[in-house]
Amino acid sequence: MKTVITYGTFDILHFGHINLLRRARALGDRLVVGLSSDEFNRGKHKSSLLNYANRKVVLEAIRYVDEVFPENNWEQKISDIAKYGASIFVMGDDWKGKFDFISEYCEVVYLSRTEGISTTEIKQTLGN
Ligand code: C2G
Repeated sequence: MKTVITYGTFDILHFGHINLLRRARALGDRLVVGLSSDEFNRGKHKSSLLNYANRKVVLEAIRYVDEVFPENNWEQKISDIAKYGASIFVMGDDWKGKFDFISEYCEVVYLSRTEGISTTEIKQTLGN
């Protein structure tokens, strides 16, 4: 059983997120997702429109996602990898290089980001 792990805010879900989750899941037999808590998002200077409970329900409904757990801080990834027995850590390549330290614990894969869509752009469009 090869477990893949990834993290994110996943606010206002769009095909960029789905592209990431689908490809991450395809690398193993199950995908677990660390979903940024509302508190952690404030620390990332990202306010999500949808709160954690709402974003969690949406993420859990995706066929590529097997389990969702809270991401509360930057430091929990290594213990999460042990807790979930993850052998592949995946992030979009806007994070390329930022998580290379994790390669001591499991394989690190950066997948190409889907261009032309972002929650920020959607929020700006909504705001106009
Ligand atoms: N993503 C993508 N293409 C997009 C938008 C997002 O591939 N057009 C990917 C990102 O690269 C990330 C994932 O989808 O791997 C989730 O994106 P966000 O919800 O924006 O998450 P982020 O703010 O990058 O938080 O500890 C890591 C952080 O929690 C990641």
